[in-house]
Amino acid sequence: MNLQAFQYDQLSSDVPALKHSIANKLIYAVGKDPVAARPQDWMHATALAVRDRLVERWMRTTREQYTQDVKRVYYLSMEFLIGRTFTNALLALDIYDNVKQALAELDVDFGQIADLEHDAALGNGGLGRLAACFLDSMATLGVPGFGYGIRYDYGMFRQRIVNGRQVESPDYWLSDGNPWEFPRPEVQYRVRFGGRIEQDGELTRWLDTQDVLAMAYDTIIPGYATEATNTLRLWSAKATHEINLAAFNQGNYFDAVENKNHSENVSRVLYPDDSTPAGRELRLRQEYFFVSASLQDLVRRYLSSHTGFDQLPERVAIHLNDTHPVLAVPELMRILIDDHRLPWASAWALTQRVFSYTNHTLMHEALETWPVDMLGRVLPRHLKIIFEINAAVLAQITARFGADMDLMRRLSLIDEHGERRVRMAYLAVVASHKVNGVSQLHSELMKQSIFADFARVFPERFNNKTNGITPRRWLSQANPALAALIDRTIGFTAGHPADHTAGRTADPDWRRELDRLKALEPHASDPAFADAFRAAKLDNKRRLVDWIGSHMGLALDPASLFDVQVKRIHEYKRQLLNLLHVVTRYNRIVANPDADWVPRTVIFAGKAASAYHMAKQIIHLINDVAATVNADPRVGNRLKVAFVPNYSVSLAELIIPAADLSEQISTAGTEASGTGNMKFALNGALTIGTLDGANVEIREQVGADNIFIFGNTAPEIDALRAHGYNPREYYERNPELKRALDQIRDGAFSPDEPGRYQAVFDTLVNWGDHYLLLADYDAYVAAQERVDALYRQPHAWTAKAIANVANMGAFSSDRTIAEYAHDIWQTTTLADRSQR
Ligand code: 26Q
Repeated sequence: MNLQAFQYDQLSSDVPALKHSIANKLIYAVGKDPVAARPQDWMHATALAVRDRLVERWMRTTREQYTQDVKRVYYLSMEFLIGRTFTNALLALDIYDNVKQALAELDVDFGQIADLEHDAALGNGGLGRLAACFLDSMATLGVPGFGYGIRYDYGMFRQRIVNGRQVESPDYWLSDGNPWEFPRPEVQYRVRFGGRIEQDGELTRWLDTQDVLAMAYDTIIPGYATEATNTLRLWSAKATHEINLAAFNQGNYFDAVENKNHSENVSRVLYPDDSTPAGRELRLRQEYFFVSASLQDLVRRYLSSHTGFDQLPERVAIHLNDTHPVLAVPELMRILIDDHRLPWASAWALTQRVFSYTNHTLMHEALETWPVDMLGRVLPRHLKIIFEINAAVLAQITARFGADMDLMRRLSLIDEHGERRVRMAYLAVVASHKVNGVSQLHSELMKQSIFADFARVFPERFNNKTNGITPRRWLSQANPALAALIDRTIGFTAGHPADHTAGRTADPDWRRELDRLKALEPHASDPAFADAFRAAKLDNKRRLVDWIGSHMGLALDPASLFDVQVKRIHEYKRQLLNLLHVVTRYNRIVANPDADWVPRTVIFAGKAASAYHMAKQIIHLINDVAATVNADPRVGNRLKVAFVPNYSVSLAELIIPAADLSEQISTAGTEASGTGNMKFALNGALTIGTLDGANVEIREQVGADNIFIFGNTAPEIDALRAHGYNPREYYERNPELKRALDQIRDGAFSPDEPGRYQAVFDTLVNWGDHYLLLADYDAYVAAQERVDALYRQPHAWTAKAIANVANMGAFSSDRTIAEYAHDIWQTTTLADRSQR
């Protein structure tokens, strides 16, 4: 092809050029007369103008990756919790100010249109947001990566609070169109379900299947201050036959479209449960649907420039974000064996070199297993391959360790207790050359608990990759006030030209090298800097106060201590422990109103899985306590409680920068890592937390003096349980704790229905308190007193907050991704390539 004819526009991004582009898009792409354009139309036009500027880089990067035949990383995830794209794209392109200016000159309010963008909420929480941070870091580091996932029609449900209770409604995120995606109707794969298998000598045939088409939608993932961009490819289900013509011609219009609807349901909605996987067949079909399309796509891409599969492990790394995409393992085996006739052993050797797996939970009830019967019905060919893998692995282990039947039973991919089930995590472990946890503590516990036997058999596979967060979204974008102060203090040359040959900027700032924040440390003792730091925090608190005032009709005092716990509602995360402290504080204030109280605002947000009754009770109780406390004239401004509805990435960007205190209070040994903990500390909040997940490493980085650690450690929790933990003893022993629990039980916060929280009380006092809240209550309340004492000394508090920001370099997802690239994927970053 004559590429001469395809010169890029080299679109300028000065203000006049942007104005011209935006006006053009409004007229020719959106089809609106400027006199009739609504804010949505301006948003759409601006997004398209910005997108054009990403496309040029995207094509250059993609072409370069192709000609250099680089190793590609395929990150398979059921969830990508992206949030909004607009401001992120402006930042990546360094055109934020110019776009704002261009819009102003067109009489359009930047803030208003930016606020119109729907979040892409294609994830539940931590795991999905981690995938989004990783995409950002892969692009920024120039790791040639593809994200593969599902384009759900409906993402995470919207949450409203009605009379204190959570009410769910669908997330219509695509209702105004999505200007950031490119539909690819020419990229479609057939995904097969059901049917039967037939053996023909060596060859296995999979016949009489019911098929669904997977159609690709691509989103550009820009790197920050680099030419490099990557692609997120999401699959949407399409029926193989639009309508059943026979039925249609007989006038059965509804029957005619039913099959189509049934097929397309597979990408309809995100499962909103991140705790107890409901063993639903539609979920299994979703998992196979996106995995099959992704593997067909990446094998096709590989074969377009290679003959044979010898080079596959040098060109392809496939990463499994938890077990949700683990059917990719038997799917690759099926493609290699059935479609390309490779011998079983060669296929298995290639598979093991290609796959790697991250575990995100140790909690038994969250580990995925599927009934053998169901798998056999939905994916008969894959079930057979799983049995063959199991036999081969067990044979290999027998050869090495002798025939130990008990060990075999424990290591088997099939759980034979009761209804036979496939253990998806075990499949991931045996098929991967590397298996990692997401914090040091979690990776150690992983080897001691769920994978203990495998860690003895395959010790070299297990490793740690502590999570990280992208500083672009979680500091630069979410906290412009602090970002600007940091720029003024340790330097950032805005508008520096990207060096296209190396793909890096000449003068990388902290946004690309978060370790540079260390340079803030000497400024911690500079009063002018500390004042400015406090002023930035106050700005952010005012922003949040305005939002809560206008959206919830609740007046808050930005001078009070903002104590924040925002995350999914789970018993192990212990929102109830926080609430027990709130009730205790309330009681103390009422008993002694004239004491010198540090005014506090306790903020909660988070969603409960729709079927998780206790989590919904917790939300209700938080709202009931909030209503009681906020209306009590004896309390006044000494204590306010707010439950912010519909927690989302966008709300996180508003709430986290406004926090003084970050609540990370899970039972030690239960939170795999946490990433919210990192976001808060990076934004200058102090952490009150247990030695759980990445809190342990945050303490190491920021120093034990700059964090409020309390409570039982993981080994202490184990010991308490082993010695017959009895929560009632704690209840009887501590009168303040007893009083708070009795109030909850007796309806002090639910006078209209006094028995409403009997089950909450029983869970904690009579039914074993599985997450040991009562065992940590004393230490928690004492730690909260230390918090108050420090907050009375604003200078000491600020110095510690600055120390937190300065020492968060290790928690950039750029560091995490560089480790994955070197230790697991064996791929290069741009920096590696330009050194050669
Ligand atoms: C599984 C099967 C069926 C339906 C749903 C699911 C499902 C979906 C989502 C199971 C789990 C999840 C999400 C888990 C999750 O977000 N884990 C968090 O991962 C973070 C990133 O590593 C950690 O920081 C958190 O500690 C961990 O809780």
